[in-house]
Amino acid sequence: MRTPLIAGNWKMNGSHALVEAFGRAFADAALPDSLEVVMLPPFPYLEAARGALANVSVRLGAQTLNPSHAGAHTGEVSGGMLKEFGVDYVLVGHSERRELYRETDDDVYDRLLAALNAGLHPILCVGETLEARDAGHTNDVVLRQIGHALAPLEPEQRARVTIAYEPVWAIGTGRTATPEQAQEVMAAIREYQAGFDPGLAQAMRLLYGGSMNAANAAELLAQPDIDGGLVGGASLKVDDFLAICHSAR
Ligand code: G2H
Repeated sequence: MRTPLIAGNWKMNGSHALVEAFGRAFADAALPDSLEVVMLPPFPYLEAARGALANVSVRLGAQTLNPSHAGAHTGEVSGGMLKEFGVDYVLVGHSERRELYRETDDDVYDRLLAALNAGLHPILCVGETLEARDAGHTNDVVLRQIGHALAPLEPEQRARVTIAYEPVWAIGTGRTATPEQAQEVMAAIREYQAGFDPGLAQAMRLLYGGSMNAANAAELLAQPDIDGGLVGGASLKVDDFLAICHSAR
């Protein structure tokens, strides 16, 4: 049985006031014990989030990390620093990082390994562009991204990775994959994993991301291979995000 996970990726958005609003809302929300919730605000709000979420069972996540342990990397943050601060989860390979900051599959692997070495739980983001989908290459792209990141890892390391399937054409566009489209790719990911380790394939959590909102979450989360969501825009709205969390019961 996989524990559902709903993660709110604020991207470069938010404010102290929003962190406080979420803290109050979570305190009253009575989220089910069977659900894991993670908030991923920008770095400057992590401290406020740690305080606001101290008495609720919501974990902290970060949106990226540098692959190095320490050193002359102005502006960067290491996995060890995040772990020491109290962060549990970190995104790697988000399509915005791949596209805007030119992170390659090798870069994604380096960050994934750094996160694991720091004792963090990485959420590995993968997804195809619209061109790739239209050309019928969705599974090739997604499985290549996953294989590149996971194949070199030890089984114990792989077991700590959550995968988020986020079709690039659905990110921030308001255009969501249909539950059937998302389920088809999730099933392919699990089948691919089963080729290496059937036990891990069954245990591994697969999140859907890409314009998930309060209206479409229940249907997506009802799919047999979708174990949760990586939510962007809707994670900035308290009521919507809580509604998504409750959809994951
Ligand atoms: C995909 C998602 C969160 P949104 O990037 O990672 O964002 O829900 O705004 O599409």
